[in-house]
Amino acid sequence: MVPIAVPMTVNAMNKEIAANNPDKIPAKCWTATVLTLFPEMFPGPLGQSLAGNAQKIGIWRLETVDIRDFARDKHRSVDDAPFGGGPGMVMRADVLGAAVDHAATSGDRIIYLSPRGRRLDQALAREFAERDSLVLLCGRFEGIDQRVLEGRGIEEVSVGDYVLSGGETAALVLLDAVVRLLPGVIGDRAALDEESFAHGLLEYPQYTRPQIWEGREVPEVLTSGHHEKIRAWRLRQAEELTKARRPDLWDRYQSAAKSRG
Ligand code: 9D3
Repeated sequence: MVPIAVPMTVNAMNKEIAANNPDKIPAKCWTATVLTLFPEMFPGPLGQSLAGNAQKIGIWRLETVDIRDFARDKHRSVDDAPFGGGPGMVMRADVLGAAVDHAATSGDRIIYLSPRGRRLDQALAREFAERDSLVLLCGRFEGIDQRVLEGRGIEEVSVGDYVLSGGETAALVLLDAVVRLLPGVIGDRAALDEESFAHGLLEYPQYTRPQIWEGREVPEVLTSGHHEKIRAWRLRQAEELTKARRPDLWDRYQSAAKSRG
C-alpha cells in the first residue's frame, strides 16, 4: 500500500489503489447525483474509509448539483412562502423542476429525502445498489412544492422517526448503506457475514485482547478453541439480545425460522 510519508497526488494515489485492486474494478461505475443547496456537505464522511476507497477505485462516484444554479431571478431565490399561509418557506417547483431535469435521465429512480417518506431499510438499500445510478433530492425549509414530486415521479424516503434540519445528512446515510453493498467494496468474508446464520438478529458481543481488562474477563468459551461451542454461544447471545431489545426483529426471525422448518 501507499506509505503515509511519501507525498503523492490524489490522482497517483487513486491509480495506485486501483492498480492494487485489479479484481475490484467494475465495468460500470455506480453513480449518485445529489441535488442540494449545500454541495459542500458532500462527499463529507463518504470521502473516507470504505466508501472513500471505493470511490477512488471507480466502484462509485458522486456528483452534486447546486439547486441554486437553477434559480431564475437576480436574487437567485429558491424558496417562497407557502400558498394558504403558515410558517416557513417552500422550495419552488420551477427551480427544482429545472434542477431535476438537468440531473435525471429517463428511467432514473429519483428519491426525495423526506421525513414523511418510506422508511429506509436494508431491503431498499439493496434495491438501490442493484441499479446503475440514483438521483437524490435534498430538501431544506418546510419542504418542496408537491407538484414537483408528482410531475417527475419522485419517491420519498425517510431515514427514521426523528427530525433533521435537512435532507443532506439523510442522503449521506442512504449512500453509506448503499455503497457498502456494491460489488468489490467489502471483502468476501464480510459479505458472507450478512447472509450468515445470524441473519435478522442483532450482533453477538465481541472481545479482543487484553484477556482481562479492569478485572473483566473474556467469556471462557471464546478462548476454549471449541468452534461448535463458540458458534452456539454466539447464536444464543444474539438471540437473547434481540429478544430483549428488538421484539419486532425477534418476531420476524421466529416466523422466518418456522417457515423454514
Ligand atoms: C413542521 C413539520 N416538520 C416535519 C416533521 C417539517 C420538517 C422538518 C424537518 C421538514 C423538513 C425537515 C428536514 N428533514 C429532512 O429533510 C429529512 C428527514 C428527517 O427530518 N428525518 C428523517 N428522515 C429524513 S429524510 C429528510
